[in-house]
Amino acid sequence: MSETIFSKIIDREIPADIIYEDDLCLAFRDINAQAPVHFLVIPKKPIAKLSDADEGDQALLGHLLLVANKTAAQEGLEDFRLNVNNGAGASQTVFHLHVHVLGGRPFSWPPG
Ligand code: DGP
Repeated sequence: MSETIFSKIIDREIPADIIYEDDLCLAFRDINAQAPVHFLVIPKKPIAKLSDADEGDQALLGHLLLVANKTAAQEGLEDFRLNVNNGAGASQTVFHLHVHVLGGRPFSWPPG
């Protein structure tokens, strides 16, 4: 996978407001927040998009959700929304897998 802005954040080549880190993943605030709280949980492993993950990534994908949960609680969120854009047609713009975590306002359904 080619280098992305997110791999540069992992490598500390560009700054980000990092709110959680462990051996497998990183969570940092989205630069273009769509809610009062909006952060991204990304694996350190360079997976371009969710559909590129395979069986070997099962534990890692579960870990991302648990970190989203834990970090949302850390941010004081009780209700929150997770979003994964998979592919350009689904509005993915950065091709390093990421889970959006949004909270702090009401969310309607269906999404746009
Ligand atoms: P997506 O459309 O799902 O690929 O979302 C990519 C998100 O990444 C978008 O909401 C804006 C955010 N983003 C892009 N560049 C940067 C950056 O340099 N720093 C941070 N913190 N977020 C970024």
